[in-house]
Amino acid sequence: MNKAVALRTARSVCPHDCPSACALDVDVIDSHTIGRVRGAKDDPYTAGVICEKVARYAERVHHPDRLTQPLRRSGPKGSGQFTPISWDEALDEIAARFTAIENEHGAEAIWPYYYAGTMGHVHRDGIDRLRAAKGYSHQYDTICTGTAWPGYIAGTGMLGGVNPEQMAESDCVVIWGTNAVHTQVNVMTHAMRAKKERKAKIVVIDIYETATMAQADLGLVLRPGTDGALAVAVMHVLLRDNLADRDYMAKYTDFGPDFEAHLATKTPEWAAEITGLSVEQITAFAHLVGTTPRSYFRLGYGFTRQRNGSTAMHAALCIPAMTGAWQHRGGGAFHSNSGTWKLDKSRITGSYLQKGNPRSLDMSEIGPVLTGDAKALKGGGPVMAMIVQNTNPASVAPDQTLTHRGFAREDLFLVVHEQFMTETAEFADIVLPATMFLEHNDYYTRGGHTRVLYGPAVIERLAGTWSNHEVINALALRLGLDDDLFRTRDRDVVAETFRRSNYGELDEIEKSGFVDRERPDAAARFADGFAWPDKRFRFEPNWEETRLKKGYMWTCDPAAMPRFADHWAITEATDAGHPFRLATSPARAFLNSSFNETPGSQKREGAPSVFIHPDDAVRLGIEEGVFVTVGNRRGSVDLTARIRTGLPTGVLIAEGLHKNKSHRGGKGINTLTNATPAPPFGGATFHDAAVWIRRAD
Ligand SMILES: Nc1nc2c(c(=O)[nH]1)N[C@H]1C(S)=C(S)[C@@H](COP(=O)(O)OP(=O)(O)OC[C@H]3O[C@@H](n4cnc5c(=O)[nH]c(N)nc54)[C@H](O)[C@@H]3O)O[C@H]1N2
Ligand SMILES: Nc1nc2c(c(=O)[nH]1)N[C@H]1C(S)=C(S)[C@@H](COP(=O)(O)OP(=O)(O)OC[C@H]3O[C@@H](n4cnc5c(=O)[nH]c(N)nc54)[C@H](O)[C@@H]3O)O[C@H]1N2
Ligand code: SF4
Ligand SMILES: [Mo]
Repeated sequence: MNKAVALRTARSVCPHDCPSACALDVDVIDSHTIGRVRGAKDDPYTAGVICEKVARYAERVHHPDRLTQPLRRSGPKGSGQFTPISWDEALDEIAARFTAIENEHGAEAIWPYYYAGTMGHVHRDGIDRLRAAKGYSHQYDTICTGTAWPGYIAGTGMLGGVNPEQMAESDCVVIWGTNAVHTQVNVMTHAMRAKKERKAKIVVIDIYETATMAQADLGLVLRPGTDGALAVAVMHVLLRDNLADRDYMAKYTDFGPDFEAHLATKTPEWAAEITGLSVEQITAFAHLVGTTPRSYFRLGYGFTRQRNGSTAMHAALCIPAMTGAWQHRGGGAFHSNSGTWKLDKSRITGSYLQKGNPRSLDMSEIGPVLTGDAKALKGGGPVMAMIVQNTNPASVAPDQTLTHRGFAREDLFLVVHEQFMTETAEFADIVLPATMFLEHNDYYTRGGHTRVLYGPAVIERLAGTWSNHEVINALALRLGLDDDLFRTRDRDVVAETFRRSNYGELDEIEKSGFVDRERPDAAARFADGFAWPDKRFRFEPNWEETRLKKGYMWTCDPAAMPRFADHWAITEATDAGHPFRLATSPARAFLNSSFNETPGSQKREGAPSVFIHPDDAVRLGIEEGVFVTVGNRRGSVDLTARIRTGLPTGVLIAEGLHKNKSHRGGKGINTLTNATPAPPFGGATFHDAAVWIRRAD
């Protein structure tokens, strides 16, 4: 940490893929150097609190391993052997190769690939501008939100909910399937305020005792993939014990006799068998939310990373529709506000330049796509070239064996634009060095709250790095595209996007650093009805209408979907050869694979490890700290055993995405996860794997 006196404090925004999008105060020591990073005190959601990994950001932005020169591969694929080249050489070569591949195989053979390494829209989504103008293959975005969002929309009709600041006014905060202490610490700020000031009860629902659960009054540890069973049993108890708000349901929902009959068999005894919870725990939870009008359901992503994740999200969301919690301040539900920005992003994505109607390839299926799976390729030809920005699929994508086999193809031309030599960059033919958020201009939406924030460059860029926006533009011009969109600067694109979206002028917005998109409280709690034509919340989802809301694609037979909110037993089943269920829950000091390069985070997370229940450990002769191998049909991974109470027998938890090479044997945790799209519309099921475990040889 740099102890020098700060020249000034600059306002910025955390760019990482976290629902909090914290407003930051960054100490600027000189035009090239930052010092401490703090959470902005005057931002009501950030409220002066940020996570420790971003507080230490000087470690990341001034890291000695940052890339500063374009590189050309000089050894075999994946060898990590490169020769420095100039930017002109690199861009010329990419343009020449892309053109040759397009001429030989067609534009769809090129697949630009990105995700949310930065959440700034200009530098994240600008890759789509090149894609559209050239008619390259589309990317179907599923990896993170593919199961969660449809499950929520299926109930309410839109992606939005009650302002999360109102958690502080709640009498019961239900933190469901998110380890907020690790993944979005600001949820805890507001929930704990309710606990302190109003003696609110905190409920946490997870598959092991997390740091978040340690703060709970009621912690429910259930078996992975059984949240739907808990939710319908809670509704059974609410009806049975006259705790359902029948007036609210009659006015605001599709509740009827068929759904009531469906719930009649969903007893706590039935759910106890499935979830591993006791009848008393289920009943106590139902009574708590049934007798607390101001119950706030903060629904996370984690529990939707199961094969039945969309239906689980929908089932959990049904509870406040039955208690009528939506009617009360401090009550209701929230998953994401990403459906509320109303941004015109055409200057970023170049949507109006779209050429042809190319196929859309599922990003979670990158392994099958690159290894020639006909279904994943949508009946088209192979992918022959990629440009990757803002993501590290060699580490984060499911079914790592296939992903690596694909990246190792000698006939795949791979360009990776990165800040560090990630495990994806190591596979590249050309590596391009990228700026960081403190070195470029962008705006950020905050899915976990109500604001859109502006983050200007606060220091000079590290010499040799280019921003995503610049790379996309330079490449487009070399590929013969001459639309003025490819001659823009990042700040101007932000300004124009704000103008087109009726947000106002950037010069003005910059003074406060944000636009508040908070909707009127009544709208956020659907007081005038839910976002379906009949204005009713749906206990009986219409998945086809849900699909149409966002242009999703079916990945299963529509007739297979359960009719009502339900437990859908389709997770990867254990059997004699694979008796354990593995979840790959988030590590506190890493953010996906980001920060696994910073010393502070590496120190905190230590070696890649797996939590196992003491009874299982004794039975299998596994002692604390020994090497174990965890495996399944897709491969096997070496980890260090950590014996823990606080998780069910038969369940294993491996926190975090350590570098693949930090694992003995070099295979990362995603070797064990699967790339088969979840129903109904795709999504990766990172916490859903049946595995075996044994002491390593
Ligand atoms: N420190 C840190 N912060 C992060 C990230 C990170 O990797 N590390 N990732 C970022 C990203 S990209 C995202 S999308 C968000 C995600 O943040 P979250 O919404 O918190 O989702 P997950 O991190 O997937 O998992 C949260 C919890 O779900 C639990 N879980 C798994 N399966 C089940 C289940 O079947 N039922 C229940 N009830 N719980 C289950 C896991 O054990 C885990 O504790 O976090 C962001 N923030
Ligand atoms: N096993 C397991 N796997 C998971 C998950 C899990 O829970 N378990 N979570 C999944 C989820 S929710 C998600 S969202 C994905 C996320 O996966 P990724 O989107 O791949 O997230 P990161 O690993 O953080 O990688 C982002 C990369 O972008 C780079 N980057 C950051 N800013 C910029 C920039 O401005 N320009 C360029 N060119 N690069 C930049 C960073 O250096 C980093 O290497 O991972 C998924 N993978
Ligand atoms: S909590 Fe999330 S948004 Fe806030 S600083 Fe940390 S990673 Fe960034
Ligand atoms: Mo994510």
